[in-house]
Amino acid sequence: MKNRMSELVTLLNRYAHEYYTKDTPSVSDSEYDQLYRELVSLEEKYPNDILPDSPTHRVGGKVLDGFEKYQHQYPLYSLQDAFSRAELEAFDERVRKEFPEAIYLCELKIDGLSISLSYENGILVAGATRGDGSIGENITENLKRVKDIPLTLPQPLTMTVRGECYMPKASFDEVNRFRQENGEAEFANPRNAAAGTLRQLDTAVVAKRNLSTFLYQEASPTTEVSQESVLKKLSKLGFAVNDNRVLASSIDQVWNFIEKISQERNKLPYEIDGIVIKVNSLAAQEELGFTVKAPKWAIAYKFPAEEKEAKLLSVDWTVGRTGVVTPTANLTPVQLAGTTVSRATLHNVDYIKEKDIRKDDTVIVYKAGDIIPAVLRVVETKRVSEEKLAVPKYCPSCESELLHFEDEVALRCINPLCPAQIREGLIHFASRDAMNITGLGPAVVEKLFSQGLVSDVAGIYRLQVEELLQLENFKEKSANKLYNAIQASRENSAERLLFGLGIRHVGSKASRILLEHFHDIPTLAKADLDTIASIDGLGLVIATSLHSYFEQEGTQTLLAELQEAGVNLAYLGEKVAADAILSGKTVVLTGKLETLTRTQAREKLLRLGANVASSVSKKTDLVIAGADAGSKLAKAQELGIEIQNEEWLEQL
Ligand code: 0OX
Repeated sequence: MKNRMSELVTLLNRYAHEYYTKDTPSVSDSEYDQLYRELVSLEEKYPNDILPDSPTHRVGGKVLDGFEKYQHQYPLYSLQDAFSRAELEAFDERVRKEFPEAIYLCELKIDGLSISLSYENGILVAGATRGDGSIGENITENLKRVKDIPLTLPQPLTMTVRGECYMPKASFDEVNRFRQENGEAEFANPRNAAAGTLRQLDTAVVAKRNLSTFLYQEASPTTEVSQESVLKKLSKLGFAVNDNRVLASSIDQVWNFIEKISQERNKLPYEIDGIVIKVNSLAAQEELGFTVKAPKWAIAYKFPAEEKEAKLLSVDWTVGRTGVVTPTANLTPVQLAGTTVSRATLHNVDYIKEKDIRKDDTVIVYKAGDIIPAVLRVVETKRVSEEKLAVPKYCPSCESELLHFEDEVALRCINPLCPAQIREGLIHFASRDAMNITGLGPAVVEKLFSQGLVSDVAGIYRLQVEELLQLENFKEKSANKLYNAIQASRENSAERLLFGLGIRHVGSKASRILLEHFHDIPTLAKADLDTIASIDGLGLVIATSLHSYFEQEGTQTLLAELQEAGVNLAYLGEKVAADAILSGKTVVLTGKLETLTRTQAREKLLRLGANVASSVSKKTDLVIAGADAGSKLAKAQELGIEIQNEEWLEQL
């Protein structure tokens, strides 16, 4: 029976692929149904022999408790955005500096959710969302119900692939029609509908909703030589791959494709929000490398956003955690990209002046990056008053005089005791990407702060349950819950704390890189400027900002108070032993590597305790040089720095 079951699984998977991915079915629906039913009855009789790639996994319900976290083996990067031809030309110039003959592959930018699929010996073993790029959610059961995702590959490959999961326009209309008929809230757009579906705990709902995918990347090491050949390989393996793509050898050609697709965009059966332009050669991609967030070898051209007219009713000025005072426009409500917008950012005081926005003006609003509503410009013909908008002279929170520095576009409150800044700093500290203290959101922070129970981040850890009970709407249960969440956050790995401190320019990725290198905050606090600046992915701006933060008088006291309160100041990620072979050594990688990818080599060096830097200086202890190493190798030779090759690194 095992043989027949395996035969049926192979046949049914092939038919499903022909039907869902290639759109060329070779059997009728009833023939498929008959074979399917035969398989179901055999699986009922022999449940121990159910194959992992059986199509029966795609249907039927399992109700999940929630989703587990999924640690990505290979990080998912975001894309740099371009909104104009000039930005594409700047990108092209950066690429051509290193690769004058570069060829680009232009792909459609599908407006869905990034997904990662892992196969072991040809069998789908895990599917996950992007999350923060390093940790996502394990949504394997849901992705198994997306019909164009192969449960099994034609070869026993172990690989991780990436792509976009989306809801076709027709399915979206159908889902919303059904929801409307049943009095349920409609989804704003196909992207939200796809996101809502993938986060469904009832897998039967996913099976019903008709999600589709386009795969575009092999994240695990590949022997392919170009993005184009990766796509061909993915297609051969049975993945849905978008055929609407072109190779381009200049920005002129890229632009032609953009113009062509802009015209045809509405006729596509799925939504796209731009075009992704990638350097085609994988060797060139490897050499170009990554910034902290995104590959330097790709850029996403975003189509211009939808625009609407609205009337300016008033302007609110709010103080952020760094003291910058930001204007927000209150508007007559308008529908934009699926949501009602009644507030939009005016960015800063210089923007208001530059766009000459006046009282009661009619303005054009749009969603910047399709998310944040912003005022784009004034409709001058509809102006009703010449009166300029009032710009505050004093901080709306602490009433100290606001400054407008020459080199800045923003108004700033520089009072370190400004209540709004402290409050915003506390909100940031407790937020998800920082200390992640559930229950300590803006409203609770506001209460704690205004009642004088907390005045700095260390104060959060001195809070007692009795104090929390004094807060409006806080009962024993909610007070205990918040108290426990605060205590639990003391155990966080220190990159969360570092990010939570809200140091200018130090985001969550930079915080992680810093702690991977320095292992704890006190060591980082002592590091010199050049060492920090030379770390791959950081730079002088971050280094200078950190340096001045640690030099401030209050910083040492604050760190001591946090330590006193039992807050962990050490990095808990992959620990590097203090006696690791390259501990404390600054190493630079250069040239083409043969067996390891750049990332693998970098990770290995980090595991061995090294600081990996991008440029050679007197501080460099070691250079690992691959083939065709150029100026960095020459400089290392000149400075008499130890030079080793890839084989040496592999043997360590
Ligand atoms: C898309 C899309 C997104 C992924 C990481 C580096 C390049 N939404 O269709 N991302 C990428 O590639 C990125 N390609 C795409 N086609």
